[in-house]
Amino acid sequence: MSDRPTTPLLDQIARPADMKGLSDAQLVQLAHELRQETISAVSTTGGHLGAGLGVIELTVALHAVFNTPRDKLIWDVSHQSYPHKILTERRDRIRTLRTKGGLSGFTKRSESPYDPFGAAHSSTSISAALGFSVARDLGGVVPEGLGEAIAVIGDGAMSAGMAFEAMNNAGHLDKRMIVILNDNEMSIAPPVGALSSYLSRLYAEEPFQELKAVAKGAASLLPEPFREGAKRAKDMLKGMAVGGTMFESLGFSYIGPIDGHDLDQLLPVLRTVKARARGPILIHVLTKKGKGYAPAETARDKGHATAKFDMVTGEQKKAPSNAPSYTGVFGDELVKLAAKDDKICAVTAAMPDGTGLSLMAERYPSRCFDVGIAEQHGVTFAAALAAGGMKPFCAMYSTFLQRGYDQVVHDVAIQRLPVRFAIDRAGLVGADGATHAGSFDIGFMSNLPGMVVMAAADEAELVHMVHTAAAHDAGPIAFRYPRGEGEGVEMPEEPQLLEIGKGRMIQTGKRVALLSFGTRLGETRKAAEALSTKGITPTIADARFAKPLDREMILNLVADHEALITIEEGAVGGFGSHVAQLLADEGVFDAGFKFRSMVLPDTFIDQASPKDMYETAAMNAPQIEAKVLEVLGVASIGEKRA
Ligand SMILES: Cc1ncc(C[n+]2csc(CCOP(=O)(O)OP(=O)(O)O)c2C)c(N)n1
Repeated sequence: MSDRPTTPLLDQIARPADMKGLSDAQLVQLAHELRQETISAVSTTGGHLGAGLGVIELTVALHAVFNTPRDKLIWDVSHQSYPHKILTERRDRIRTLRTKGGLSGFTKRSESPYDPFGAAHSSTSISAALGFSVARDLGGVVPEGLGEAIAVIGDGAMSAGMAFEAMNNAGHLDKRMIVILNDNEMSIAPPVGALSSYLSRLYAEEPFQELKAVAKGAASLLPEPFREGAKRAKDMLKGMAVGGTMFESLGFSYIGPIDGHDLDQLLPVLRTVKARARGPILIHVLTKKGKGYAPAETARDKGHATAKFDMVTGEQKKAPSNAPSYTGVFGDELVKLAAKDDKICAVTAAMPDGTGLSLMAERYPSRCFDVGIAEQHGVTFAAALAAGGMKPFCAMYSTFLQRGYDQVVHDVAIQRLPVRFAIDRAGLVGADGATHAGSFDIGFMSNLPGMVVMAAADEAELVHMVHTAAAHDAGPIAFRYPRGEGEGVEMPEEPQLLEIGKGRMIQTGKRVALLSFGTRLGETRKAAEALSTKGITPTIADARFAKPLDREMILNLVADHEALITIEEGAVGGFGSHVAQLLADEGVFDAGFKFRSMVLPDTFIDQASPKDMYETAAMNAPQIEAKVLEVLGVASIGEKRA
């Protein structure tokens, strides 16, 4: 195809083994072609662009020097792994990235032996590399063998507690392993915090200059093949000789910082490390997010995540939106509340844009906290803000809140602190796939004593819930809402304060009641319309609350109908399970009442469009309709047609 770049050298490389005969000059050429191919592929798929472009040279150097898949190369988050995928037998499918049946946008063990450890949530790579190195030394057996263990971790991901827990352990175990700190001075947003300033100082102050003499002497000890890169190796040894970096205090040898776009630096340093390293070693590499593609380099987020785009202009091809996004509605309402109440504050874990808090950060910077990729800390920090008389909103994606769960239980719920959890990306999220699905929060929040759990059925409901949460000082409260745009409903002029634990009736019908929790309400309405053509008019109710349940409304629905069906965008153990528990406790089933609960299936659903994923989950309107027909004992649509 004409928009494909010309890549004569890359065309000869199906796997890293094919790179072994290439000269250093050819590797430079290969990196150039790999960059063009990555840009071209992402222009057709959308996805993570900037991070991959920042590690092109690093990817080439690592695969040239090490022997994957025997050597375990572990990409942190792994949103930067597209170039790695191109070099590891997946180039032919690279334009299927993030689509149904295509390549995952992250590393995935089931996808390739070159992906020894899957990721998508950050800061797991050092733990994983340490595990592989210990398994190797204990004689673990895997089909590809166990060689080096190499983690590549960004400066953003390095700010998380897990990375430090792993380094602490690695320094103690003193196993040979390599951590490459890919420092591009960016997270999704500019990185925050003391670590970020520390890393900047490491290279800004050039602290190693005075040890040049030591390095000079040491370089001559290098074995012959590495002489060629002696100058770079000298720099490395300078770092090793100096001591005094935080990483060394943790038991790592520290090398760097080196230019991560210069193969003349990367190759000799990696070769020397491979030849000589003992114990854990950290190589500090400086890169530029979005490197080599001007529209990414100059974008506010350095091309972190992009829609499909025009390769020449960089212009993104986004479908026009008809309704405001849930995220935007939350952000706007929060700012309105913050204007009126100076106790309102907000916490995000490195996602000010993604969670809609950018506006709050701009208007009320002293009350909006980006804590870095540190969900655990963020939750406990919010708990203490609440204990200190503030009204914190802890805005996190459902999937990332998982990481702060003990803190939700131990610091928030047990102490009954009024933290307001704004849970974004609830339910299935699309192209990011199973790792990012917000499947479990209804379950893991609703089972906590004293936690109030709401789900917005549409953007107007979300407005009410943000205000209800702000006014709720009695204990913790959570509200969830999905990714993407709302239903296009009319927005309320005045927000309502919802009565805690009360649902609302949508339509009154006969025989069967559909009780929706969250945005499946739209599909439920569609199903009801289809059913009405078959002479069935279901009752529809919006539960609003999974905790506390609206006992009265639910028991009335039971009393007035033959059957009740719950539907929610979450895994088993959530809203429907609580309703089932209520009905069991009330003895409703003793009399043979018909109850069904539609939840996400007990599988991890791979990436596709959200609609498609809900189809796989059997939770779209036709499946709701089929469920009604089944529970009422009416022949299913399929059988009727047959
Ligand atoms: C636990 C967790 N929280 C939040 C995210 C969302 N997230 C994805 S990439 C990213 C930034 C990572 O920054 P960095 O490690 O510096 O890598 P870069 O993108 O700059 O290459 C964030 C916050 C995540 N993947 N995992």
